[in-house]
Amino acid sequence: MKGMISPSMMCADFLNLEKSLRAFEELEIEYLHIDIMDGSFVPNFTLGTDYVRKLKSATNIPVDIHLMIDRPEDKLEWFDFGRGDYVSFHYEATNHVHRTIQQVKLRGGKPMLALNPATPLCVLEDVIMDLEGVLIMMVNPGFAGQSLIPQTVDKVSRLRRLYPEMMIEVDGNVSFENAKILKNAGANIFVAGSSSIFEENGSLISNTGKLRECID
Ligand code: S6P
Ligand code: MG
Repeated sequence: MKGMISPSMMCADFLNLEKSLRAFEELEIEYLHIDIMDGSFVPNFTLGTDYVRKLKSATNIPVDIHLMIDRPEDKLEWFDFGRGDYVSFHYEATNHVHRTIQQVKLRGGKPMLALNPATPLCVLEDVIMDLEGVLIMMVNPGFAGQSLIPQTVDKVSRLRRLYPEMMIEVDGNVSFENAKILKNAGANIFVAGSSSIFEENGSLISNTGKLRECID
């Protein structure tokens, strides 16, 4: 399967969002990764409900909402998502993983469970059949521009061996070089941030082309 790209919208130029969206449409970008941070689950705030609503009304590219918020089950209804959109929430942020999965599905969304670098794969065992994907954090959630934590690469390989058909998204320092390694490890969706498509030395168009070569 060809790798898919999900640009991290917190890394996009906020003052030229429209231009970026039109470029992503031209480039046939598969998803838009929207990081939602609540200042509690992670030590940062980003984006929010109005941002998701606006983005969804401005493009037909499906969204990939990454909720880095405590108790996502209480806040899901605040967010605009529907059929074809991924919604990921963190295993570490809720006592009600299964209930949250059900709530995402009721709205037509595709639930993904996100795992922090220190969370073992065994927590997936009894929910994997209800998930549409697993998001593996390659860095600790909260900030763009961090370095990949080495043991997370092996985690992706082990996850792929355990579940050959599962959609695997990788997030954090997915540089051109790391994208190749992660593709070989079995990843399908690549969150592209400051270390790849928003890299300042190239344009959005040339960086996307370069990333595609690494994951095809
Ligand atoms: C991090 C967040 C990520 C970042 C992305 C940025 O908490 O979930 O989605 O936005 O990792 O990419 P990069 O290449 O700067 O790490
Ligand atoms: Mg993210």
